[in-house]
Amino acid sequence: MSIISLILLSSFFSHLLTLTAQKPFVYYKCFNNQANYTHTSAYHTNLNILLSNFTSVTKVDYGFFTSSYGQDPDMALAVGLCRGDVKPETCRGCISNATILLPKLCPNQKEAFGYYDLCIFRYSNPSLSETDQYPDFYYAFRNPEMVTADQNKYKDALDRLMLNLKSIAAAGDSHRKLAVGNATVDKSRTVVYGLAQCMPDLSNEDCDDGLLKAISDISVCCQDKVGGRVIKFSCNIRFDHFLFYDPTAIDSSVQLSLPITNAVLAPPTNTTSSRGERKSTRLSLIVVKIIAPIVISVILSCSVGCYLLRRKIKNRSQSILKENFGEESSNMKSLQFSLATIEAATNKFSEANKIGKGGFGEVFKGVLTDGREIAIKRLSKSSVQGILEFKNEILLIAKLQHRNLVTLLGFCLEEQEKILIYEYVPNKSIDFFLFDFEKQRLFNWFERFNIIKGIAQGLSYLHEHSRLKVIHRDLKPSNVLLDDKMNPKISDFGMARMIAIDEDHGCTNRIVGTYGYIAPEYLIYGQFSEKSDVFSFGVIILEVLSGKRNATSYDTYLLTNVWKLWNEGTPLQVLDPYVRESSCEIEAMKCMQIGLLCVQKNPEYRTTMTQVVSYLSNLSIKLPSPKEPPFLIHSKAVTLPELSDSDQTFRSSKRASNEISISEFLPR
Ligand SMILES: *[C@@H]1O[C@H](CO)[C@@H](O)[C@H](O)[C@H]1NC(C)=O
Ligand SMILES: *[C@@H]1O[C@H](CO)[C@@H](O)[C@H](O)[C@H]1NC(C)=O
Ligand SMILES: *[C@@H]1O[C@H](CO)[C@@H](O)[C@H](O)[C@H]1NC(C)=O
Ligand SMILES: *[C@@H]1O[C@H](CO)[C@@H](O)[C@H](O)[C@H]1NC(C)=O
Ligand SMILES: *[C@@H]1O[C@H](CO)[C@@H](O)[C@H](O)[C@H]1NC(C)=O
Ligand SMILES: *[C@@H]1O[C@H](CO)[C@@H](O)[C@H](O)[C@H]1NC(C)=O
Ligand SMILES: CC(=O)N[C@H]1CO[C@H](CO)[C@@H](O)[C@@H]1O
Repeated sequence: MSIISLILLSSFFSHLLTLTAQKPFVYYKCFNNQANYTHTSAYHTNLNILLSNFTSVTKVDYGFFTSSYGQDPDMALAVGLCRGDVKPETCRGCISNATILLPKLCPNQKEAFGYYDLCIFRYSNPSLSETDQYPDFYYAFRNPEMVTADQNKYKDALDRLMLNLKSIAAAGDSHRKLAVGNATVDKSRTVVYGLAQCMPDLSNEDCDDGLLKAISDISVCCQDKVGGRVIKFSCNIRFDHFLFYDPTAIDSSVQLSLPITNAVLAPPTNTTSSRGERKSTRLSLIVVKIIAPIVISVILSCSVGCYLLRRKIKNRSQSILKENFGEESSNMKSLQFSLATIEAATNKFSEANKIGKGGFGEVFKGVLTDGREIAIKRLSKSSVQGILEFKNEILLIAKLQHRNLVTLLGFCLEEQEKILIYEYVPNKSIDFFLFDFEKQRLFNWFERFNIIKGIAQGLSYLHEHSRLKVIHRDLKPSNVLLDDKMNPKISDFGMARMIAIDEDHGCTNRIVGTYGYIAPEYLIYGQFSEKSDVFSFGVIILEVLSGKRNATSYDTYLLTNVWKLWNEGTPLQVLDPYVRESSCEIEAMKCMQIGLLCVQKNPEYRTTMTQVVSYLSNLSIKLPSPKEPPFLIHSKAVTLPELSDSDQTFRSSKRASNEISISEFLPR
């Protein structure tokens, strides 16, 4: 099923007219992943009762309906939300039409979702979906018309508008989380209109996160288009070049009007693009996208000039940031580094400062003038991701803070450079110790156990406890760094997401990962989930225990070997001699069993990271017996491309078969 479908442009007035005629859903979905119900089931009865008077049991004042009926395993829950400008009676009609139509369209499914222009409706069986109240799912539409005004100005105005609307909507109360507004794009009075809305029962933070994620999805669905919508259960956004909502029906306190962008951002555009040979509009577009931030950053960095000038400019730059990022501007400012600062810190990216090279670019060590050590990831220049999308990504990632994750300190965007700045973690990555015959001995059991626990906690945070669910997708020993006290810190989380956006807006058809650590379902079918990270984690545990690497090809010798010895009752032979010496066999055996539970072939059998953390914190918890790991080497189903460098991150172009994979950051 395709993620993005096109709909024809409908004007505000035509859609007021069509209200009187019954319409099919703009979009609907029957969820087939749960057991179907039959017409004699208790769920069916509960759902019928719930839906029969759904719109009459809730007051319609705020356009939000939620109620449930029945007892636990068969409970039916329904939620409806009208667009913020819809009048109460129309709202009731829209939802009540949905309650009639949806069960007809999805006669067997326990969970279904329907979307009309004016309302969203969903029902489900909460006891079955172990996931969140609002599971991951989104549907995007675009108005296929291309922007005819200056695309960059349109995009800038749109981003400013949406980020501001996000902040207003997220600040709403438990009755209403809504904002609408317009932004003037250019002097010819091109205007872009926007709307942002969350389910009012969402927390302010979840609303903010969900909308931020939806806004960054605009670049995936609707690049350079005049209009688009990203529709999720928990929140939705829409923008277009015509007035698609009725401003008279919306409280003025949640309406916004942004004037034309500060002229500082515009003029360099013309000079640059008129001089150069315009290879393609795409190229000039990139140039323009880069010029604006340079102007901002030059003003920001302000390395020359007297104090007065500095002060004057500073105020101005703050207002520019404010215009561009609304409420986020203060966050962005503290994260932004100038290229001059980075060049000074790395001795102009000197070879001597280079500490690594990966699939995404080069890594340098640097020292700031205040003495702080930093690691600088310089993304390769061929990257085509837009500046604003890149910034949105950084905002998402900067929100992730955990002692077992490398901290993102900031970024720099100047002169085609896209640079990420991280805290510097001194003791290299764990593969450096693990697979080096000499250094292995420095790694006693206590340290190894601490590393396993730390990785588990960091990963569990990414999967379950951060407000944004993040799947790492490229977990391997060289991505686990050690601080000065030998605590592990996971790096490169979130990179996968940035890279995915770089690619042809498809997102789902590329596999990022490293042979040996990739879960089989991801490698073969392109399906990924937290369970693919769990698999990679399991391989790491087994490597930490055995001190052996087997990731040089998709050879599963290590897994095969551990599995064989485990079943033969001689698992101690797996252990590295130094681990065996330090005589913590019980702990080591527990870890091995956890490792095997993580690398089981069927992702459903694999444990979750939260379970792993609890197993590791209480070794007297009884563990389930692991099932067989995958032995891909025997499978004829995959032909793998040649791989030159063992540690190389590769991307293959297998098509993913699950649509959910479009989104690695899942709002919670
Ligand atoms: C439920 O029924 C639909 C067809 O009505 C089918 O496509 C789907 O696979 C079924 N789901 C399950 C879990 O049996
Ligand atoms: C709605 O239906 C339920 C179940 O039959 C019933 O308990 C409730 O009183 C009904 N409410 C209204 C307003 O009819
Ligand atoms: C609901 O359906 C009726 C016809 O069954 C139609 O007259 C009405 O306009 C519809 N309401 C909305 C809001 O779509
Ligand atoms: C933009 O919104 C403001 C109110 O927020 C309104 O007064 C103004 O007319 C709108 N501009 C356009 C062009 O619709
Ligand atoms: C780890 O880093 C600290 C501080 O930089 C250093 O003293 C220590 O020797 C390092 N440990 C190893 C095993 O390299
Ligand atoms: C550890 O797990 C065992 C068995 O599940 C339980 O009896 C014990 O209370 C747990 N200990 C702690 C400290 O949670
Ligand atoms: C492909 C590869 O390098 N396989 C190795 C896995 O590990 C075992 C034992 O260390 C080696 O014998 C294999 O050659």
